[in-house]
Amino acid sequence: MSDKSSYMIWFDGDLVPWNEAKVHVLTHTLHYGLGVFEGIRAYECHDGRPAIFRLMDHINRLYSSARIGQVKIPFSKEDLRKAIFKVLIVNKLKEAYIRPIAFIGDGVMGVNPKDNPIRLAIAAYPWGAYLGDEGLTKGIRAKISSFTRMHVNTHMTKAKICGNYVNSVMAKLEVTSLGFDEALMLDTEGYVSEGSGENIFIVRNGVLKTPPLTSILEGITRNTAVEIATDEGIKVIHERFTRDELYIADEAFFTGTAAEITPIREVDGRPIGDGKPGEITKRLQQSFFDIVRGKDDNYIKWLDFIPW
Ligand code: PPE
Repeated sequence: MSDKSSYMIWFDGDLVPWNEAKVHVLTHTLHYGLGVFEGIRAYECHDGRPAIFRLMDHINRLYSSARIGQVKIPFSKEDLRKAIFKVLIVNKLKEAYIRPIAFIGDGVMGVNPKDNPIRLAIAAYPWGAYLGDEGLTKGIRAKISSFTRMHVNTHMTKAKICGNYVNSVMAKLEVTSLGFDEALMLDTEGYVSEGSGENIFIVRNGVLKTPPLTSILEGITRNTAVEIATDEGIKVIHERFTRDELYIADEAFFTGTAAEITPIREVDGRPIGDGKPGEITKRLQQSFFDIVRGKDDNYIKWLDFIPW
């Protein structure tokens, strides 16, 4: 891990040094998990200009998560957008992972947060390939976790709520301890839902399939992959599928801000296709990286150039 101590973090409207961005141990979210966050990436484009990928979509989702969780963020979307720019500029970060989090601060204890303050922090730091450089090029080995993805009425799956990630962390710990790279979860009815931090796609007979947006996070990279594929003339079906359909898929891949487009080469010890990243996966991955680095004018709409 690179030394991040020289970075500044935006915290409740001020820039504070990395090591001073601290909270009280009785922070409500720390105990009860109701807080909301985002994961956003900035890329240095081919012409050297840094740009944030689909920034407003992420900001809108943060506010949607907050609405679902009844977390009243005391800043406007525009404040947040400006603050994110500021964090990148002050830290001279042209490529970064950006992590805004709105959480319930300390005040009263007990599950009713009452009037505890809502706090907002934004950190940014370099973060390479989420599932490793080799994972991006050669594909990763996934395993279906014994932990079921949350039921839609247990945690709100459309919200990026901190506490939702207990399920992800448990699944990830389970499968990584068994030597796999990533956990995949089934929904409460037994259908494939999503990875611990990614959405999933399969390819069969040249057609893409991804679970519908009923019990999963509305991934922005998922939407990006759907748009790119559609524009490239690849048919996309939004339909539930079973683990055995995944086993016989020709190709499979994960999408996520952190994971980008990561091929899946194996699930539960069974090779997917011929056990290598498939042609459609590689094509979409290439298009994705061209788009985030500003090489494709058709998708410049998704880039928010940082006023460096
Ligand atoms: N599902 C889950 C459960 C999820 O956490 C993510 C993002 C996605 C799907 C993909 O969403 P999107 O980023 O909008 O395409 N996971 C974030 C956190 C990962 C982490 O370990 O932290 C991310 O990729 O930023």
